[in-house]
Amino acid sequence: MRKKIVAGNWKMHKNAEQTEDLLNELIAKIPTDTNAQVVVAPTFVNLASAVDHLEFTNIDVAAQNMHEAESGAFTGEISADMLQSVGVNTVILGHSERRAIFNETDALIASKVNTALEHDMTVIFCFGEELKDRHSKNHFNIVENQLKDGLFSIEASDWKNIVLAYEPVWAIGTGETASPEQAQEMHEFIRETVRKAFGSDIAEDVSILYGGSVKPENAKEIFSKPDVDGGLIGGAALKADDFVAIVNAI
Ligand code: G2H
Repeated sequence: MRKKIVAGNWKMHKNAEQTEDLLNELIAKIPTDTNAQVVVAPTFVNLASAVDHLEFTNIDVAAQNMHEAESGAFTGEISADMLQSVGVNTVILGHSERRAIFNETDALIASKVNTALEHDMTVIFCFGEELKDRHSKNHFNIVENQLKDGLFSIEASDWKNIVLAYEPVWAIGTGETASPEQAQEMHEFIRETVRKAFGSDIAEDVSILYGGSVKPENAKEIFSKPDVDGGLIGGAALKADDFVAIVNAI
């Protein structure tokens, strides 16, 4: 059975004190017997304290990005080894904000994925079409290409470290959500694309999260779809009660 996952992408929110406050609330409110694997991704500067804080809890910590090189003259960047040295073994890669605002290409994201896998890290791989792609009915092509360019050079044995996060760009932070049917249609297509390239076992085992304006009000219906295995949550991950309600919707 593939894992159900609810991950909170905190983006550039929450200073040290606010991070601690939110983590304390999550520790108190997330049921210890939840069906979901719960992940939070605070900012780089708060990762080490988050790992310390969440020791002995059922909440994991992820980074929101990393550099593809092992080390070097890359001012302002963070390596896989640095993340692991503070106990972070999961990284979100390919988020649409990284692609659009920081010009990350499929090739660069593939290189980051390879580095993360060499470190035996788990990758939450984000991808999804823009509104213009959906209007031109090109969304399946775009999603297939992002998946192939970013991930399809990995080894079959690496898929155990991959979580897919389909995030239609037009639904991110806009309040607009893909309908549960639109999410299911794309998730099914994604799973079929993985199946064709890597076989049924891998396709059935990989968790595919939906991201884009997931809220307590819509989570249950989206998560009820057979190929939706959880969510990558932005805005609603910043308030404990909302995030916990989404976790409980699994
Ligand atoms: C998509 C999502 C989290 P939000 O970016 O990755 O953010 O839930 O605010 O749309």
